Amino acid sequence: MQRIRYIMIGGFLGAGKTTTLGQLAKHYTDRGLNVGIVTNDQATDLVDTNTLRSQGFDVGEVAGACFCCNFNELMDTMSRLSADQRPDVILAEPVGSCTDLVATVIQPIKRLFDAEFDIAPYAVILKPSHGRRILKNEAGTGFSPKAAYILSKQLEEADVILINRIDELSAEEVQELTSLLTEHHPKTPVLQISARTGTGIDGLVEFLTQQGDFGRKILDIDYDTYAEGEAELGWLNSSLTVSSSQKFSLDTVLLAIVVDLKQRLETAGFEPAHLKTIGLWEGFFGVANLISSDTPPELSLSCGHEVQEAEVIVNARVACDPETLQEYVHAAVDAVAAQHGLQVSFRQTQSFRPGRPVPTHRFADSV
Ligand SMILES: Nc1nc2c(ncn2[C@@H]2O[C@H](COP(=O)(O)OP(=O)(O)OP(=O)(O)O)[C@@H](O)[C@H]2O)c(=O)[nH]1
Ligand SMILES: [Mg+2]
Repeated sequence: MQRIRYIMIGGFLGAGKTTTLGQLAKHYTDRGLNVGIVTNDQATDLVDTNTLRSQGFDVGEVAGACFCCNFNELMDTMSRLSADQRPDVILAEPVGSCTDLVATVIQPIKRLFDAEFDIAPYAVILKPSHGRRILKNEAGTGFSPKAAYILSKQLEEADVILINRIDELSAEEVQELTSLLTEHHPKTPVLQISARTGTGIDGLVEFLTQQGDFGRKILDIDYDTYAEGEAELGWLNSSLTVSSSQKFSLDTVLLAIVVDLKQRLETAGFEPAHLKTIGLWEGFFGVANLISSDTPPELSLSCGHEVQEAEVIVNARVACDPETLQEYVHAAVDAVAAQHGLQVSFRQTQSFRPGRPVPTHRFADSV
């Protein structure tokens, strides 16, 4: 039996991993391949799982720990995807604050599951906003040097780096980012993509079809710095129901929550890594996001419906303590509800700092 192609796309929080996975899934599905997707988060209630499922894809999730720290759950989730209809390709999205994934995920699959999986080159996405500031070592990146260390290490283990969001960048900005990457990672190929418009996705697919010396860049990494950098991010996943006696625009409400939250974080001086809200109503859905303090909040997917009730999930990753983050999220939701005359019922909120990564496996040399 042919092995399943395992394609993992990494990159910092909000870089565009889910959007890229959606593009790749569509590309392979359109060509008649069976595609399975695995999402990952430190908690339950994932916006990404809902976003990709709403697009019609077969999505399994590893929730509650990252792939590296719950490797067995990654393998179990992939085998469950195989149960009904064996995928030809599995697309996997690791947590955006994780690194050292070659040593802790790719190498273990290569060594322990070589008969079942065939590993594609490992692509890592660069988010221009935070990426540029961190690569230039500018003061005021919004993140501490330890959090910036994670982004740098993610790029270091990539077989190919993808500059995303080129639909928003001038030719000079793309050139500047390409030069910065070449300076820091001279041996790593760089591709330019727009996960939003699909520009460059064919080139990415071509790169990913290669066989060869990939998934072998084992990092020299300090786990204390990595753990401290990750723990500086407040993490929150919240699920709630909003309802009203009158119809309301779900898109407007989703965006208003992100706009309100951005304002609160800005006033307090806390840098967002990624805020996302998804609203679901009878098979329709909308998504709003914010990926940095200097990027405007946006409705990335419009639901386009007036509704009387919707399920909403908020995921926030911000450089602040989780208690404050939870307070701000609740305050933002309550303020928007009051403005629009909505009732809100919070079902579940998890907010915490990610714990120290303790990988299930770590291979210090590569095959
Ligand atoms: N303009 C533009 N926006 C993009 C592009 N790719 C992604 N985005 C937007 O950037 C935001 C984050 O994208 P995601 O795909 O959710 O990013 P991610 O890396 O999966 O984020 P996390 O899972 O939270 O780490 C969303 O609002 C996307 O619509 C792009 O090429 N151009
Ligand atoms: Mg994602």
